Amino acid sequence: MNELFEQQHQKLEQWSEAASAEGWISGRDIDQLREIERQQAEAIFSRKGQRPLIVAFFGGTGVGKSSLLNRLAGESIARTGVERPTSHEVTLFLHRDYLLGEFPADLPLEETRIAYHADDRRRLIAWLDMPDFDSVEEQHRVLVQAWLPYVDWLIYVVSPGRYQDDIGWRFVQKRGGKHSWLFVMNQWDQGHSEQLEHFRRRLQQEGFGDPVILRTSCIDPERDDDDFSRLEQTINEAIETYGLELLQQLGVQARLEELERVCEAFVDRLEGLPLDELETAWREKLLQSLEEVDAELTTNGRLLAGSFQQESVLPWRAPKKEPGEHAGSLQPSVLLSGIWSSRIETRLHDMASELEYLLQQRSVPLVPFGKWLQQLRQDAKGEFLQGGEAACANALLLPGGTIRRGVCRMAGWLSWLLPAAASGWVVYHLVIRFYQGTQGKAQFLGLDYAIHSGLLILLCWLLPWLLQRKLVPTLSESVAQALRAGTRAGLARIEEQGAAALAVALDSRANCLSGVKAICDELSERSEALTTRLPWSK
Ligand SMILES: Nc1nc2c(ncn2[C@@H]2O[C@H](COP(=O)(O)OP(=O)(O)OP(=O)(O)O)[C@@H](O)[C@H]2O)c(=O)[nH]1
Ligand SMILES: [Mg+2]
Repeated sequence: MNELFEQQHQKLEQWSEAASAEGWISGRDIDQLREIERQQAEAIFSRKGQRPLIVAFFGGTGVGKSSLLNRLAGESIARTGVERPTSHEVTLFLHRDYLLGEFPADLPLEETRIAYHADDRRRLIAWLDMPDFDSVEEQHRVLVQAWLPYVDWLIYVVSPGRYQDDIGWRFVQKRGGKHSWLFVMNQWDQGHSEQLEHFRRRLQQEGFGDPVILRTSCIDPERDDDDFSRLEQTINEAIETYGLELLQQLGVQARLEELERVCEAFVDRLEGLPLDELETAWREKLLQSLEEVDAELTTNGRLLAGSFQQESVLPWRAPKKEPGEHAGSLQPSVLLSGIWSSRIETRLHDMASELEYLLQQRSVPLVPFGKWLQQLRQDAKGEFLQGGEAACANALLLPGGTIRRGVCRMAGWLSWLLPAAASGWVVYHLVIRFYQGTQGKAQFLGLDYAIHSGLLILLCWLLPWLLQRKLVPTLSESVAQALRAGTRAGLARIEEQGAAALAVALDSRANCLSGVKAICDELSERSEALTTRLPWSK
């Protein structure tokens, strides 16, 4: 069972480290996991699988814990006295067969007094006397806290005058399900039955159905109402009825349940994030902001394009062949940088902040989105240029639309095809009429024919030439078109990256969630079979 707990704990720990690295859970969430005790009582003993039930006397200053242990041992093994607090150390009283191993680092060996006995009838229980948990000495509280995770059964010792102490009740509440419990009202020689009943009612309020409360008096052990003999007897009966192992594993069972609760809290945390709603808001914000940036860039683009020559006709194929002053400024990166401004930079920074605010509003962690937001803040212009350059260059290389370029090219062909056809027609008629004229069948063609033919040929050239000239884009138009294409592609890149960042984050959340759900399912499946409620447990 310990291995099962360890295995599940490790799985959840690995998961939480990965989830925290991806930003889905915080350090505070991981602390919840760290707070689950992992100490194993087996670690105190050197022989594996062989250990007694660890039963500890636990209580406030001077209630008689050490006196009770001494009474059990039949000799003075634990320090008692009138001077308070008396026990500065832990006293362990156990059968000599149990070999103690090297103590875990959190248990200070030098503050542990060990006493052995040789009574084989008492070998199943190791008794532990702890210092006062409410001590004025910090070290006592630290010692008690360090030992508690190794204890199977707690005997909460109170006195008639001191059973209502808050610190004690806080311990009882906190450690309720982690141990078996037995309650002792010591100094019964000074107690009243009302105090006992009041103590019982409080325990019942705390969830102990029928708590076993023993009355003891170490000063006057001969009293008729002294229940001391039932102390060891009750624990031995429990071992007989439920078996040593079950009693030893009650704490592990409680830890498994705690682990399951932490695991469920992680699931709730991840499932509770309103990511569907975020997705819509994120896309809308991205679109709206980029539209505003687009409008600004378009205006800047128009102004920049306007500064290029209106009349100047680009060379037909590639403006890069354009000689003279524009050659440098027609570089796509230079053109696109020319329409970038600090206002646009600020607008994109604002967009990053607004997207962050969307996350904060919905308590969605920033980390999964942070990388892209940071990248956008650091180099929005670079991202824009990277996305827009190719489209801008392409538009510059092929100015005008496909249809316009097709018509233009056709007009170019027609400007020499049509005059050639017209010339052919004119020459043909000239030859025919000349032949007919020599035969005397018709008159020779005169000046009119020459003028009309000339006009026809001129028109056949002029019309397609004018059409082509009209359609070839001006430098200004080409630049405007290239800037449009570049702007569109550059902003599309930013939009795509924003959408991709969201998709990656959603994916990562889905993976994290399925991982922790799998651990949760395994945990509940395994711990369901183990849930046992003992009459001595809360
Ligand atoms: N009247 C009376 N006094 C007792 C009883 N048991 C112990 N005492 C006295 O109470 C004092 C404290 O007893 P300890 O056994 O040292 O108490 P403790 O809980 O171990 O105290 P710390 O180690 O200081 O926390 C001693 O003087 C004991 O003699 C009892 O049943 N009745
Ligand atoms: Mg003591």
